[in-house]
Amino acid sequence: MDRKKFLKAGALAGAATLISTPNAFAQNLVDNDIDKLVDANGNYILQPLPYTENFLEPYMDAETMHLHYTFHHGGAVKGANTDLQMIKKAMDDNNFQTADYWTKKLSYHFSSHVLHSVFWTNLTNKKNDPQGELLRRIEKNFGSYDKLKALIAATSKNVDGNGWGILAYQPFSDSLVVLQCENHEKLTQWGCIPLLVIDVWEHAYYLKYRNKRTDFVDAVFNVINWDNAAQRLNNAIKLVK
Ligand code: MN3
Repeated sequence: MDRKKFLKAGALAGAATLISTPNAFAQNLVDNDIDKLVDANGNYILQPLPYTENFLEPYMDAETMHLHYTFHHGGAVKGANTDLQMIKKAMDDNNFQTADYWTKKLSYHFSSHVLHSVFWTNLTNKKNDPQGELLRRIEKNFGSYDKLKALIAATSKNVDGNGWGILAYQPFSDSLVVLQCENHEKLTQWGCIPLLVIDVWEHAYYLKYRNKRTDFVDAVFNVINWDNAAQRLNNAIKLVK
């Protein structure tokens, strides 16, 4: 099967799986269109969580989920809209004195919006493992699934300050890469499309895990939705071809 036919078949199989599945999470992912981050006017919008706030208990507690989604992700969306308005104002006023400040803030806030949106859909209470094309590429680029897990875990646990561990598709090298992101926007490689992200900001774990970021990262591996990462990989490959 050539590449195009393979991708088409994969997309059709994926659609059929989502339509016929009794898995409410997968159905919600389609219905809520969670990766729709902007409205028709280009303003940023916060999609509903694809599950209830206690869905990932005991690994992620409902109170943390509530605060994290509502105020941290929600706050980033509000911030990004403010940044956008301020850049527009600078353009309208033809006064660019503070435009670089708002451009920088937009990079921070919008990157937060993107990563949080990916993060929620990367999680599920039904444990699964990588399969198909995702597994094939993991084995090609990292040796094995276990090696990849060890690399993402170490990368996430060791972020300096607040940030993320990220598995991404790098279209320029047609490969999977692991990134260690600081804040929301630093230490990326241009072009990378995030497939799986682990939030290691203190707000993601401090209520339940206190200072034990390592325990939190280990716990996250119980709730990773690799099917979602696989779906994202298929979309990413299609996007850049
Ligand atoms: Mn966060």
